[in-house]
Amino acid sequence: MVDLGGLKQAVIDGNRNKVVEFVKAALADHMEPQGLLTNHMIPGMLEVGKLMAEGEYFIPEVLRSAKAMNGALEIIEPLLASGKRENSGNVIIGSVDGDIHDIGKNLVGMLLKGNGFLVHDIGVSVPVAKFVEAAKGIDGKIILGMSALITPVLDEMPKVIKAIEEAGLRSRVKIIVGGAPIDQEFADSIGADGTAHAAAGALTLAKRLLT
Ligand code: B1M
Repeated sequence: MVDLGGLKQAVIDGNRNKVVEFVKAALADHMEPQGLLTNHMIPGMLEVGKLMAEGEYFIPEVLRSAKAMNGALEIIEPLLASGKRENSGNVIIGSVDGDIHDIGKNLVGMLLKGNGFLVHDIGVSVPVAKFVEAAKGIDGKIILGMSALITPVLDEMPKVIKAIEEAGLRSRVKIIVGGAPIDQEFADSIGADGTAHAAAGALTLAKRLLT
């Protein structure tokens, strides 16, 4: 069994080569990708956030860790995406206008894809109108997922919901919101159909909302 004791620290150090090496070795040893993320890599990113908040880390250090994380996700994605084949439904996902964080959004998208959803990732810093256009472009019942990591952009979420209502799409568009600053109370207050703290919860919610 591969010793993953150093994986979290390699994420904190932003050592992409080391992170990728750990992940490749763990996968070769038939370890579950989800466990690598939940038990080692995400706790590493949370520590990076703590160091950032304490003024120990600045943007270059945080970016280095994000690149290390993304390097590993490139390897993990095909495995997460190779799950269920039947179509579970359409999901549009994006980070709201003003927010360029995408690691969490990408993870949610990967897990949904791996469970048969057709995921339309419309990127980061997505303006209200682009969410609406994307929803108009897909027929039938769909899920629209918005991600936000920084509090100043949270107001974008009710704006998107209002625009979806005004476009007459709300009855067939289920809206889920997520990201570190979001809780159930906030989701309820803006009239979203649900929220989840992590990718696995987003999957459960998406399944529930589309069936
Ligand atoms: Co930023 N950043 N950052 N950052 N960054 C945070 C979010 C922060 C908490 C750090 C801190 O101060 N402690 C803080 C926000 C404070 C606040 O407003 N509450 C912050 C700040 C302030 C900023 C800048 C403003 C810094 C500056 O410029 N002075 C700036 C903003 C840029 C912008 O968006 N306009 C900025 C920039 C950056 C980088 C570019 C350097 C980089 C992003 C790189 C990238 O994403 N490609 C970055 C990073 C990496 C972070 C931290 C350290 C890590 C985020 C992350 O990737 N986590 C973060 C600290 C933290 O979160 N504690 C921080 C790992 C990821 C797997 O988790 O994204 O939470 P997360 O996703 C989870 C869940 O939230 C959930 O599931 C995911 C998987 O389990 N989830 C959903 C997410 N989306 C979902 C959607 C759903 C459902 C669930 O349904 C649709």
